[in-house]
Amino acid sequence: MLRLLTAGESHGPDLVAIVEGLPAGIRVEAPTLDRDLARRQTGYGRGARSTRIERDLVEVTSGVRGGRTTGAPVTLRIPNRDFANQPSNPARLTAPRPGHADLAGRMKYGIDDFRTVRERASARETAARVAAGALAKELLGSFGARVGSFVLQIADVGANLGGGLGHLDEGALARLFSAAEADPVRCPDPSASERMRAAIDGARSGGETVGGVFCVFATGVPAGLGSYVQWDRKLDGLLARGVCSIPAVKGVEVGPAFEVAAMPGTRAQDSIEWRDGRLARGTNMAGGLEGGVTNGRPVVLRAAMKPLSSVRARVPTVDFLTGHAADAPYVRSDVCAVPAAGVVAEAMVAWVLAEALVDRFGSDRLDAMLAAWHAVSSSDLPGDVPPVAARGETGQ
Ligand code: EPS
Repeated sequence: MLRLLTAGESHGPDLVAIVEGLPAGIRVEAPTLDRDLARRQTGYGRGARSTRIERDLVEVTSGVRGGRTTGAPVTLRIPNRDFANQPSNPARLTAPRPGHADLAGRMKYGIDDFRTVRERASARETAARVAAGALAKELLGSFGARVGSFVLQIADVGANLGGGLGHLDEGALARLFSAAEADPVRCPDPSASERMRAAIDGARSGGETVGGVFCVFATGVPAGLGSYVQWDRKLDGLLARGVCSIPAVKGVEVGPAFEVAAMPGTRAQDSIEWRDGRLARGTNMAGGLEGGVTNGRPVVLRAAMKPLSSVRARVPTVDFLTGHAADAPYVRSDVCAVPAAGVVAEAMVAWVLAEALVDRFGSDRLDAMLAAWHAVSSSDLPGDVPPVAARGETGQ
């Protein structure tokens, strides 16, 4: 069983992730993890904290020797540079900000200084998840799986991909990903990217924030991860949970689900075909999952992020000290974090897929996992189905 815990506060000394259950033998190099941490920090629309104060670098303090996991829990530590700038006794915050966890934290934990709530509820915590997700990506990479993301929409500006999500194969997804990696807003459509940046600039000057939509995907995922036999083993549900747990993400879609909802049933399915002696599928409307199980096609999800709740413009609230109306307190914030959220979603998707891999193929050692995978992949991967059985000539 693979487990992940994160700890740490936004302005505390550090963020920590403890990862347990990774097989021994996975290559771990801090610069690989740091690369994803840097990707999470960038993206047009980020604020001063991300771009000028922090420079996230991970320290791997347990569970790795000689550049490989040992099977022991891995501890990942990311220092917060802003810790050094904090006053020793900061003033209490008594007015909750709408949209944040502030009020919920008071109602749940009885905390009356909203600063205490926001310290842990802050999206800063996602740095720890990204470091852990980079470990999960290493495990997936051993199985030939790759995870990526790109931005589809910022505010009301949408990207033109030249076709719907259900028509993107491995090659198209890889091309969109590499175009996004070179773009300031992580959008593969250059003309939309320009308009998205203008929308972010407009929001910044108006004291506003903007949300958007991103796509997160995984290619080369072994078929047969997840299960249809019990509700809590269905991988689409687990992936949606992982992505929806990202701060400000309010909607997750598997494949082009909301488009498919309007289609006739015959067009909504991905045909199963016998092509050149191999099993093949038509479209990918299912987003790589049928019955909550990976089917060998790319796993594709789309997620909606609300505009960030810290806005410079006036937002009404109540001061709990006085009981009077007040403006929500504001210090600084990102104007847009959609590109960063895509990177965090990669970590969550990688994590959930790694959990499913370990669940299916064991977790003590990587070589044994790979051997277990090769043992089944001759009979259950699309394209590798023994032709006789697949043509139904065995009488089974
Ligand atoms: C965040 C508020 C801001 C963001 C932060 C998330 O931090 P601060 O309150 O220090 O200005 O910059 O995000 C990060 C620092 C990060 O690394 O993601 C919040 O309230 O969620």
